[in-house]
Amino acid sequence: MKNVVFVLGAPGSGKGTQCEKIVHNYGYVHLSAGDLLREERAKPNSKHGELIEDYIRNGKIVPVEITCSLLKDAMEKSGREHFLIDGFPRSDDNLRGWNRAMSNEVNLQFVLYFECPEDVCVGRCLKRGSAGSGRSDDNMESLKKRFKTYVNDTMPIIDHYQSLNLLRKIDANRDADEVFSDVKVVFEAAK
Ligand code: UP5
Ligand code: MG
Repeated sequence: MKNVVFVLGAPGSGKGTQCEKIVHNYGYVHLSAGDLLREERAKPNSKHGELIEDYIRNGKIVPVEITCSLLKDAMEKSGREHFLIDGFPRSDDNLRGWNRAMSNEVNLQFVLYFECPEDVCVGRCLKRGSAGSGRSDDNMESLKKRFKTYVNDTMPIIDHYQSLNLLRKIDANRDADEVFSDVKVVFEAAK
């Protein structure tokens, strides 16, 4: 049975940054749903390229069939057992779609949640945008929409995992190494 840790938190809360560190220390495979969607969008013959670009720029959540099949393919291709799934599930549609397709194949270990104030997160994304991230959603207009979606659609998923006692909440409004020292405590406890 494959093992999965979901990694959630607002746009710019540091999911990708912390996942890199976890991979380094704990040997998980890092799968960012957003990165997989951006890769799919970039393929010359992508069936869903235009749809994905529209959804990402507008901070909307891509239909789960697309995201879930990208995640499933990446898991299979890796040939590995332990996965960090970053930025997913971010809505009720995502959660239902994942459970339909994957709940018999994977064990959810826990959900890592990076808590960080909106103004800090927005500042980080704008800084990344002006440093040339090339992300079409690192601008104020898209960020407003990303946060609206986060509050309306993703927060209920976080609350859901809290109620199942699966949530591991981390204060992400600190230096990345300080954040990681708390992340380590969670992974050590899960060993
Ligand atoms: N940074 C990181 N940690 C820091 C720290 N502690 N102190 C100071 N700076 C810090 O970090 C963001 C920036 O902040 C970086 O420049 C970093 O150096 C700095 P990062 O680690 O990239 O944060 P992360 O939480 O990963 O931010 P990201 O922008 O990737 O979050 P989103 O959740 O918005 O992006 P994602 O790629 O997951 O999704 C993008 C879009 O794809 C969504 O809006 C949606 O349209 C679509 N999507 C779906 O439709 N379905 C999915 O399942 C997933 C995505
Ligand atoms: Mg990310």
